[in-house]
Amino acid sequence: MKLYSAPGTCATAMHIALEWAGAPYEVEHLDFQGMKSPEYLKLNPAGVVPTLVDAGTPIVEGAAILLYLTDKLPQAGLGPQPGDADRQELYRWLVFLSGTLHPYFWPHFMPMRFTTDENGHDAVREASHQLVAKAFTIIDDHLEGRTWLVGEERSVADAFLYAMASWGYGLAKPTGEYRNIHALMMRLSNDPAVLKVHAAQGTSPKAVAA
Ligand SMILES: N[C@@H](CCC(=O)N[C@@H](CS)C(=O)NCC(=O)O)C(=O)O
Repeated sequence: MKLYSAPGTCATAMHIALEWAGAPYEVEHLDFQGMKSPEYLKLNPAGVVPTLVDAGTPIVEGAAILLYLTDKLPQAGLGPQPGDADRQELYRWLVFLSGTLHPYFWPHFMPMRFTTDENGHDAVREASHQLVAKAFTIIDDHLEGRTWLVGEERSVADAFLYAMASWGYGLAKPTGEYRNIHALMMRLSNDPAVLKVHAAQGTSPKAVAA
């Protein structure tokens, strides 16, 4: 399997999942131009990371890749399997992270895509921060009394949250102020697979002990 990724992006989650899975894989880190190259657009027409290529077949959309790996490698314990009681919770959180939290961050990173007013970027970013706070509150409330997002075990949903909640440490209301999310982030920041992914990316965990 080959993962196309970029340091610090949502594709960090798929990289962590591959490490947890323990199956052979390689990673190629793309820069912004590489994501828009004709060669890469044939694999992922959206020109974004992640893309996973398995036996020559490209799989796109982060949540789809995480489910694919969970099902392809059931012995790896990446999440509840079809038929397990918590499986629908895995669907719920992967879809929420991919379809709600992730888009809430886009105007923060790319305000120019959300307004044609060159002077309006700060306002767009502020709107993004309010939406991120709303989603973080939902997640933080869910995590009250829990260790992981889904059931009793660590899953790919936690890796997905790890990638996105890392982005929140620089916000005015930072990830560290969401007690339960921060605790999960601290837990994963000490995971050997997560540290290996950071080393491969040349990045370091954003969550630090208070
Ligand atoms: N819906 C896609 C979104 C992927 C996405 O937005 N990836 C970002 C990095 S976190 C990216 O590659 N952005 C480059 C761009 O938007 O041009 C997925 O979940 O895989």
